[in-house]
Amino acid sequence: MTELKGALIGCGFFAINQMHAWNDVRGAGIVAICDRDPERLKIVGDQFGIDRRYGDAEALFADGGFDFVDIATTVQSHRFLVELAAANKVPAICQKPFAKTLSDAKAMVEACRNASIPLMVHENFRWQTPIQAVRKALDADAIGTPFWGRFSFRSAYDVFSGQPYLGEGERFIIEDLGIHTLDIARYILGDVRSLTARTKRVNPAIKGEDVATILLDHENGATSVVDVSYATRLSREPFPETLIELDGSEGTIRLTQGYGLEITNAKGTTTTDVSPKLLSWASRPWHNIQESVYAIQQHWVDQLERGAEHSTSGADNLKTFALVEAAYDSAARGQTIDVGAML
Ligand code: NAD
Ligand code: 89Y
Repeated sequence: MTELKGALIGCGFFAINQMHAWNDVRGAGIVAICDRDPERLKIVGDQFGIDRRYGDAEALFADGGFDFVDIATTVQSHRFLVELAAANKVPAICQKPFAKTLSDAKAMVEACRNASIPLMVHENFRWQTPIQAVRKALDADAIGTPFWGRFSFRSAYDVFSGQPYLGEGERFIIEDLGIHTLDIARYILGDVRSLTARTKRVNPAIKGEDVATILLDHENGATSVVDVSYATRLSREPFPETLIELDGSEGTIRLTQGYGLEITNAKGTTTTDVSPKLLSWASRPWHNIQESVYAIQQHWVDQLERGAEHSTSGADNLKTFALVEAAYDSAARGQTIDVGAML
């Protein structure tokens, strides 16, 4: 297979994982990088041996010579960069959060559709090994039809030292982390009809909310709770594990802290270790996320090769992004939000 050539824009904190993962992905490699910060450009260029370096995305596209672009900047630049990729007819991956608003996100999907280019959102949490194991158990009919779920991420891990901007925005945990948890809820229990949310800020040193509790009514009749917190001090820090509880007509699934998958049904209870691999460049506790970065980037290449839609395409991600906006709206107004009406 011909190796696809990629360009990466945004050489910050998280892009290091993406660059390592591109080294491992079969069928693609990064040939050019771009960052408006010369220091970041040098660090990443030197570390990964990339000679083609740009301080400006328009100059990068003007030179061309790549088959896709991987946008790893923070949200402020996503719309501009995705539309630039569309204008140049270059397939694009865009980091989460996809956009600042749902109307921006819709415009970005539309721009790529009009340009006939694939667009995938780097929504990697559903690609984590333990989440995939839950999906497989449901697909194998281990618990019949699920009617209730809980998707929980509670931690006191210091995310602000690596990502200081997370403490500075009006919005924090739903937009940054809850977006993943909401996506997992959709991936496991299906699309959402309506949503009710409550938020809180506990940490006085940050601007946005660091606790959210969200009740989801899924289209198939299931009910779930998504609860996320960065203000929860526990005896064993679970970062970055999403814990899952599912009750079904024929049994239950529990994804427990330490990556245990417990399935109970008429046959009894089985417990399996569904720990992520520690890739050669990964480090604990981030290895769960790091392995999913590799998995989603390999999926990007595999689907391009097949000419097939990506699991977290821009169009798919609109349905996750709508949940983020609905959650803020619900918390602000104290009302249940009709999610279908937003799409
Ligand atoms: P960062 O601030 O460390 O890095 C962003 C980089 O992009 C900076 O070096 C900045 O100079 C550069 N940049 C910004 N706008 C640019 C532009 N228009 N042109 C060129 N360069 C530009 O941020 P980060 O922590 O690496 O986060 C980046 C994105 O990754 C965020 O959207 C964040 O939410 C996401 N993220 C995702 C995960 C995940 O698991 N999917 C984990 C962490 C962060
Ligand atoms: O930015 C966030 C993400 O996407 O995963 C974890 C994180 O780095 C901090 O909440």
